Order: sequence, then structure tokens, then C-alpha cells
Amino acid sequence: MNRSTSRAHRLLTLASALALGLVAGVLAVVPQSSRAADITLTYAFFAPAGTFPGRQMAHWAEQINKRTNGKVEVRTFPGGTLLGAREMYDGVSKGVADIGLGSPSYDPGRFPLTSGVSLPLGFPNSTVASRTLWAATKEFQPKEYAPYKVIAMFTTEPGHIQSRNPVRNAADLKGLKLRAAGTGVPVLAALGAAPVGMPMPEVPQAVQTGVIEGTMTSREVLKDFRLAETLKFVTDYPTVVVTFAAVMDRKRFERLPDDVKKVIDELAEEMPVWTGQYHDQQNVGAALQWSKQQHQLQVLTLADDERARWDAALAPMVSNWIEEMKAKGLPAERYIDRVRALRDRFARQ
Ligand code: 3IO
Repeated sequence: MNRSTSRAHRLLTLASALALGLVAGVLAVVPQSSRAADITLTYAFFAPAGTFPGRQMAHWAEQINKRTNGKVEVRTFPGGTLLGAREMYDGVSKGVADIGLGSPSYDPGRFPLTSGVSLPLGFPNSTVASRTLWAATKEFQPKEYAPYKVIAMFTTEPGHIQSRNPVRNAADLKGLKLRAAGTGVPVLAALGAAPVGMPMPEVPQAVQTGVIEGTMTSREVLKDFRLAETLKFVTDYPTVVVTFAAVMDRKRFERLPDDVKKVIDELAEEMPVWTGQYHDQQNVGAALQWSKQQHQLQVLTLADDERARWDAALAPMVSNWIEEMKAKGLPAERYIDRVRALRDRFARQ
């Protein structure tokens, strides 16, 4: 290369660098994240953002934005700021929010078939129960979701009694005012307690004011709702899961472009595992560790004969549920058979 071509080359390099710089500058002025999205979806949840269903919501919002290259933006409304637990599904139907994350367990009358997943069936964890819930919902297409497009499903781990005073046997439990959701209410009744049904966000105040002596649900609430400050005992007896379903109004979903629908379907397949694994592998463990270290939480084990009596007390719940649902014309027996088979399949994986 002689001197003049070398100079020309340098000039060219400078020119292209400037041109690149200009392009980069324009891109920097309009970064992906702030580029006006074509579609904005509002997403409501009844409990705080830091809880595991709230983290699921944030993950979904981030992923849909990423996988549509910024075409879809989600505005999240956690903590019941747009819709509370009791109004979630009606709120979505009325168009208050495009997406609502609610708990079918809170309203078993409205979601009868889904309540079968929340029977005492011995799920080992949230991941297995979440995958079972989603697979059974796809197979049975329950009528209870007819007005909706289900975009994510998952469950808690099986609930545990978390109480102010130790619960080691039926005598400790007798008449005890404990809060639960959905099928947790008949579970506690069968064990001799005095169950009170209420949504999770109302629990901390109900504990503080002494309206309840404890709650039965997944154990991460000890930290995520700071319940371990008052509830110092967990009974090591896993009971029933609480279900969650995030839905869109079906007609609203149908109006979305095909490429966006495809991403929503793809994410629906991933959310049970993503949420179950976060809850099982990080969330619950961290909460138990914090509660033990910061608040002297004690885990109480049931004696073998006591455990056998509790199991026996809960055993009729499944056959009672089947009779009740059959009377409503629902395929209850087939549903439970499939739920058990799916549970066993996912537990082996
Ligand atoms: C729950 C609901 C919202 C936020 C965190 C949560 N952890 C467990 C639940 C389950 C539940 O709704 C319940 O009432 O037991």
C-alpha cells in the first residue's frame, strides 16, 4: 500500500466510522426498550410483586417483550392496585385489565374441575402439581375457562399449618381458628380445626389482630408476608396445593396478531415449570432459612400414629368430591384418574 492509498483508506475508515457512529447514535436515541410498542397489555395481580406469583408475572412480562422484539409491552399492576383477589376474573371479563392473575382455588364454585387438583392427592412439590394442573387443563378443556384464554398456570407447594402455638396433634388443632383457601377449608375442618377462608393479602392483619391463630398454605409466606414474626411453628404435614391461573378475555386474545399469540402459547408451556422450580428450589427454602435464623421458627414432626389418623381423616375428601362433581355432570372420576397419572409421570421426570 503506498502513502496516498493508505491516506485514502484512513479517510474511508474515518467516514465509515462516522457513518456507523451516526447510526449507533440514532439507535441509542431510540433504544429497543423505549421504542413505542405496538401493543400494550395491562396485567393485574392481587398480591405483592415480590411474592412468587408476582415474580412469575414479571418474568412473563419481560419474556413477551423480548420474544416479540419489543412489539408487546406489559404494564404490571401487583398488590391489588388494579384488581383484588375476589374481583380478578370478573375484572378481566369487564376489561378492567387485559390479563388477570387470580387463584381458582379461591372460588371452587366457579372453577369446579380445577378444584380437583387441590384435593389431598400427595403432590411432592409445586413443579409436579403445576405441570399436572396445566396438562389436565389442556386435556379436559374445562368449561369454567370458556370465557378466557389461559396464559399461565401453576400451584403452590402443598400447604403446611403455620401457627402461633405448636400444633403436634388433633388436640392442639381442635377448634383452632386457622385460615385457608379453597379446599384447604374442608381439609382443616376434617382435621378438627375451625377454618376461616380469606385471600392471602388479608392474612398478615388477621394474624396481628388475633382473628386467626395461623394459616395453612405454602411456607414461603413466612418470609414474603413476614408471618414468621408471629407464626413461629410449622407442622411438617404437607396437605393441599393452591392453584393459580393467569387469563385474558378470549375475544381480546383472538384479536392479537398471530405472531404474538404464538409467543403467548409458547410461554404458557414454560410457566408451570419456571414458576414451580423457582418456588420449590429457591423461594420456600430461603423463607424457611430466614424464619429459623431471624425468628426462631420451629418445624414440628407428627408422630407416625398421629400422621396415620390425619391421613385417614382426609381420605374421604376425594370420593366426596367425585360424588359432588358427578352430580354437576362433570367428568370427575376421569379427571382424578388423569391427575393421579400425570402426577406420577411428572414426579418421575
Ligand atoms: C399465595 C397467594 C398470593 C401470593 C403468595 C402466595 N403464596 C401462597 C399463596 C396461596 C394462597 O393464595 C393462599 O391463599 O393460600
